Amino acid sequence: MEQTTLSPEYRQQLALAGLTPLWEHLSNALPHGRPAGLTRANLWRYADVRPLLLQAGEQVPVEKAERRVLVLSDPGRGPASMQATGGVYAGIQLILPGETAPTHRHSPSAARVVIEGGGGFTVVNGQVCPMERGDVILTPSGQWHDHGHKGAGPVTWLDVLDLPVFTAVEAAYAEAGTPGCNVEHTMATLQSQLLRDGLAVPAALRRANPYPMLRFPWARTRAALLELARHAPEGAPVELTYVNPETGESCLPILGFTAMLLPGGRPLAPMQRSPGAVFHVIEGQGESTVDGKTFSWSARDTFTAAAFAEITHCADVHGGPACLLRIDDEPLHRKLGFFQERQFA
Ligand code: GTQ
Repeated sequence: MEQTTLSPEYRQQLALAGLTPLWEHLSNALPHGRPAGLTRANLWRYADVRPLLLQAGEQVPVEKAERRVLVLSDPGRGPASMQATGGVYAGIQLILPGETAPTHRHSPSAARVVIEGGGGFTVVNGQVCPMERGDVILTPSGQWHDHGHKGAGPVTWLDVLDLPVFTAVEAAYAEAGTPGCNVEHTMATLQSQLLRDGLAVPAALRRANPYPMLRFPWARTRAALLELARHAPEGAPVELTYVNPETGESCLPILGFTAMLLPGGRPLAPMQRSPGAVFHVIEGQGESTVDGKTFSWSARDTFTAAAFAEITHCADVHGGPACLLRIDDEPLHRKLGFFQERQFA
């Protein structure tokens, strides 16, 4: 039911009592059939973002900015929106040679997907994670981190955070680092090295550290995608999910990361999924149609899709396979007991 004929006196009594009639809001709060999201699918071409980011490099000192980032602001949410989809914040960060983005920590978890440059690194609880193109590096909730750059030329990466969720539940905050806070937890470093090599882990740390792997090198993921593509049945999606190697669960509690390989010239219509998504192109070129809107993309571009979007992806027939990384809030949807997939095509 929409607006009802309530007497003005009664409305005023309700307002004074801090009450509102559900029947006037029910269909807005719980829309029929599918969520009425705000997210408007959008494409951010790196070629457009890069010069603007480099201007920020000239105009904004990193110490002042704390993080020199241009936020991918969902056009469906009006100006200066701090989110790309309902659950995901995304931004592109720049660090110049010799700079340090100062140590801090925050309640939301973050991950970086390296876009450009060499010599960048992120230090997470003292663990030094080199940043090479396509690498995914986690900075989980509450872990001290800073970024540095000992190479030449600009280093850029895509930041994703579960900030919108933390904001929604009034849990978003940060703390500045103090001298010596970002120090190595030797056991944790050892644990991640051992896991990377497929060996045993220190017994005392087994499953005690919810983030045993902080860096997922692209070179390895890429090789695994190519191998998987050789064995996958014709037309089946070639996808790798980034997990906690000790538990097989998603590598972060709210955000999910899936690397996908798209063979050239073969359109793929993945299931409609309940979480909205951010797609980042690591290699190749092609186009995707998201709820009727077609985006032509190439390496380093980023585009979004709303909840339950109808999507088709197709890598260019002559460009060889393309690799995309999908970042979404699937792990949260699963924890909510809600995650859904539907076949649309
Ligand atoms: O690098 O720690 O894009 O704290 C937004 C908030 C990046 C970071 C962002 C952050 C960071």
